Amino acid sequence: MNFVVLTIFPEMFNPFWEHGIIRRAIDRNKIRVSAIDIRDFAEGKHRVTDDRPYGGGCGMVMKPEPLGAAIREATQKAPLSKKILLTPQGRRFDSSVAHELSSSEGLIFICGRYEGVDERICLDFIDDEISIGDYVLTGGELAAMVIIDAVTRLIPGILGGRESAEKDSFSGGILEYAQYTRPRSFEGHDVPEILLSGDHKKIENWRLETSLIRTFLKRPDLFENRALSKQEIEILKKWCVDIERIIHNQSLYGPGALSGGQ
Ligand code: 4H4
Repeated sequence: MNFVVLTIFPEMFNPFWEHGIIRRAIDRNKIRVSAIDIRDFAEGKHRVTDDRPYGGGCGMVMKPEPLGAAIREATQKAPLSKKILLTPQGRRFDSSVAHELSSSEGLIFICGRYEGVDERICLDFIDDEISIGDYVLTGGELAAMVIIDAVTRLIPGILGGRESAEKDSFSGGILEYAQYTRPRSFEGHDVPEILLSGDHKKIENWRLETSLIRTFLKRPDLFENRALSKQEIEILKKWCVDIERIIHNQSLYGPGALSGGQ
């Protein structure tokens, strides 16, 4: 996959290209990356890329001519790539959008600055507008890095097999299970015994149950758009029975009944 970023700060991307998953993907020729400096397409000695907004108002707007010329240059380098404008007004980036973009031939990211870009760029030069969240950044560069990182890790062979990516939080529509590694005891907290049992079916069931409970506690909204399997419904029903029993015992015997602490 080919990633091209259009920015007035191309040097922001050098550290990003040189580390971690992105570096590994480049070294393995799984992705190609490049940054185009929009200033190279600006006229005049000072290579100005912004100007005051028509109609007045605060801030500056990115001029259409240098941006349009830079996008044309990028399109020539990567003709099959999708042109994405990073903006708070775009559709919200999430796991499903990451999976959608990971099947693209390539992505060209237009990193706006200031108050955004001239609207005529959006009309004629952009295929998609994406936002990484409902807040305003000083530039689209960080948003481009977020998307490149999330999309790259989904490319087959990057994480040592799709298994890792497919077990991510959100990939199954709910949060991932609790993760543990050595040592077995840390600060008085032990690794759950079941994870040391070697019983893969029990471990799988435990992981599903911790996924469900942390989703219920942290992100119950995720259940709204996700069909529950029979097994998941059985787990949730078991919790209901357990909760009902606690409430029943409390109503009859008061707190501590289960622990015999009368
Ligand atoms: C674009 C600021 C548009 C304001 C920008 C507007 C994000 C984001 C972002 C630099 C650019 C800002 N990019 N997700 N959130 N006039 N980019 O904030 O529409 O308010 O991706 S505007």
